[in-house]
Amino acid sequence: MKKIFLVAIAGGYLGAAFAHGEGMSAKKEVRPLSAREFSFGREGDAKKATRIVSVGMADSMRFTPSSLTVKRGETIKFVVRNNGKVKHEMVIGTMKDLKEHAEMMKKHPGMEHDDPYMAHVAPGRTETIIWQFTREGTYYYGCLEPGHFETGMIGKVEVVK
Ligand SMILES: [Cu+2]
Repeated sequence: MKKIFLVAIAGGYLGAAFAHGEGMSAKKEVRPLSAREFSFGREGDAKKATRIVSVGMADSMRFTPSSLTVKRGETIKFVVRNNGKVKHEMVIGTMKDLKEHAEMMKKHPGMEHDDPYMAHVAPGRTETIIWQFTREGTYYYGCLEPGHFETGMIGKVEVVK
């Protein structure tokens, strides 16, 4: 029931924002969408993605692109590719979230969690994050592998009206 409710809300919201006339498909999800709402948004429904953003990760500790602008309410499908030889990750959040998370990773290296706002990407691999940015503001994506964030492996998302 929860899932149906969420999809209905997201559909209505996007519909209002973009006058998007897509019908709802009854395709089965692998797992239900997380209902958790964060200041930087919530897990998006792949079927509602309005844009695909390819993000490259490099051992020079950079994301490409390193910034993007998103409309409030937009659901983005991030296709995240690791072009390097070491593991990288993309974690979306506020600057505060990312700093706290980076500190935690230093204390507990090797700790892995799996939340909808992050992707761990092995060298040469591609992962995806589907994310809906529900509030205006400035948010970030960082690689929290020890040392990477500190070296500048960070990108910025401006969510605008
Ligand atoms: Cu990295």
